[in-house]
Amino acid sequence: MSRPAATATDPVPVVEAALGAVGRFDRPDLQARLRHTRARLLDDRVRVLVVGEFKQGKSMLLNALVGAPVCPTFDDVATAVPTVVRHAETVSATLVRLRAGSEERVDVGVDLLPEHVCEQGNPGNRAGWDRAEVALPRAVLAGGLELVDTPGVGGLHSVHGAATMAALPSADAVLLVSDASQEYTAPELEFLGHAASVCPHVACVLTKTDLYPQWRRIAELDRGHLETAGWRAPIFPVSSTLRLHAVHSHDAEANAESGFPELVTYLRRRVLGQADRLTRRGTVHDVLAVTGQLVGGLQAERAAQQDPQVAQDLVRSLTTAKEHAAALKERSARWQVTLNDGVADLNADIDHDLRVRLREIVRIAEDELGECGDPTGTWDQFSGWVEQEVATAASANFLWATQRVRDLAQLVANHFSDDRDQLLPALRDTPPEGLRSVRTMTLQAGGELSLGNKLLTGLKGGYMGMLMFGMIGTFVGFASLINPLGVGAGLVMGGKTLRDERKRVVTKRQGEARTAVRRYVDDITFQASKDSRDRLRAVQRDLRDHFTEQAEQLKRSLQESVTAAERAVQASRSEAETRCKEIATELERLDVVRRQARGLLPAPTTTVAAGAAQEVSAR
Ligand SMILES: Nc1nc2c(ncn2[C@@H]2O[C@H](COP(=O)(O)OP(=O)(O)OP(=O)(O)O)[C@@H](O)[C@H]2O)c(=O)[nH]1
Ligand SMILES: [Mg+2]
Repeated sequence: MSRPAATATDPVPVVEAALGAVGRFDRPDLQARLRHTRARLLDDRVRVLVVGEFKQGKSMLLNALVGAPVCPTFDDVATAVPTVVRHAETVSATLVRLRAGSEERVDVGVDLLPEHVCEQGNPGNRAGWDRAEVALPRAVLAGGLELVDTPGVGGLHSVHGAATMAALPSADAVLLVSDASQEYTAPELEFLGHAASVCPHVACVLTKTDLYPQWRRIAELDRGHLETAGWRAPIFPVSSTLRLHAVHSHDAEANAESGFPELVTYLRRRVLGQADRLTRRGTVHDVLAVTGQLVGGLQAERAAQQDPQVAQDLVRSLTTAKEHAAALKERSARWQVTLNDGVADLNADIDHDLRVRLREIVRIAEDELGECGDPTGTWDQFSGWVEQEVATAASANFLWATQRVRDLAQLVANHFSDDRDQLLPALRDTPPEGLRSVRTMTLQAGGELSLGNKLLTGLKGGYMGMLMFGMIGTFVGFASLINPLGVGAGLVMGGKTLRDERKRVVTKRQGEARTAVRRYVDDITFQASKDSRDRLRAVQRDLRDHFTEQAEQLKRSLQESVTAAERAVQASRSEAETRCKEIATELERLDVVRRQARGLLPAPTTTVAAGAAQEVSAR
């Protein structure tokens, strides 16, 4: 990992050194834990979601950040598929489709990407790509920064917006892009609220400052909105056009004026910097925990070798500690009870939250249907609204569930150990497939009142009218009037029957529309509840495995210490002396590694002066 961090030491060699030191002991479990720490370090990515309403300049912002036209941007070109841009030595572009847990990857030329990721080439993402991945050699991306351009189609309060919302928990940072033409809209503020609840970093980018001279006033108004809501998100006014010009003409002054240096500094120091600090703290914790168990065993053994009198006491206290560690693995351990009860409560709460949200949508939809008359003409609009509201509700439920799951994990971790620096296993926060794809609501065919149908219905009523009045005429003896009266009555009846029939069909269609809404909502409720139960089960399993493994490691370390202390009692004087020397050497080795690990901790945080870095080129 080569992040620009507060301390220059790379954590990977430190973990390698720890692996070397631990390799001298017969402890494959502790080695596996350190190998896991190393794998996490090597695969560490910091994901920044670039989100915002339609046409605010998201794709262009990303291009300006990396100084290359990776995401297509024109007035009439809209992004349809999220594009992930990351660092690599060679340029490449790949399209990715997820199906039933497996990934289909297709390499394409970078110049052909617009055909697949834009509405124009791939309307409504008909091809079903989940994302495009672009890799390119850019300094700004080195250190694991991943920028994700998201579709703005239909705005934040849309089905696409809901999918972006569901992706928030997997992001390390969010850049909300809004142009300087106007202050924040209600959907933008609502989205910011969601982002602030689950993302460690949220920043606002005010684009097109070159186009809107009043951008300072808009920035002030936006700042007011943020203050009112109580969110401490910084605002970066930028001009992507100016930045791209500066990059191509190596114009430092234009670059400074574009506002990008402040944004780049923020991404590097705050976003990457904090991710780096957290990873370092976790690494230090892992190395110290693993080596600490070996040090504890060696020290106990040395004490027993030096003074056999203390050995019995030592064996007793180590045995008690070992029993405590073994008890941690039992289902009755307090952390296990908290975890199991917590998951059961969460299942019920999350399901209830989803049902309440969706019930409200059904209520509004049914009121609307009752008032709108025949729903056939407005079906597309109506079903679009229902789909959007349902998708937003399901995503909001997912975000809320994510927050609750994180709180529960912390609660369990606190039970297990007081050490707040310990790394929890990666909790599953990628949205399930149901939240990534748009499901459409369909109305069952039938009840269509076509022209042929109308004529037939009218004729039927007219014929009945003629027949009825014709018969009355016969009875009362107005034989000569029978025909004209019968015909007139037939026309009136025909019209009335047509009206009745129309009313009947409209009522029938309203009923069908209601059924369609309920069926759709039931379908989503079923799927979302199942997804959330599966996810909780997986989280429960991950957390249980994680802590059980740690308890097992601790138990084994204590068992080894007991055995070593018992062995020490039986050792001869010369054997004890030799063993003490060996122990001193091992302790010294472990101490070196432990000192190196402590050196990874960042220096006390320094205030980042905005605009300190004057990066001119994105290359
Ligand atoms: N003058 C000026 N125009 C900009 C700037 N940023 C974006 N634009 C223009 O705004 C339009 C929309 O930009 P995009 O980057 O495609 O916007 P988007 O948010 O990605 O759009 P969607 O993906 O369709 O939601 C394009 O015509 C850009 O040229 C800027 O900083 N200055
Ligand atoms: Mg775009």
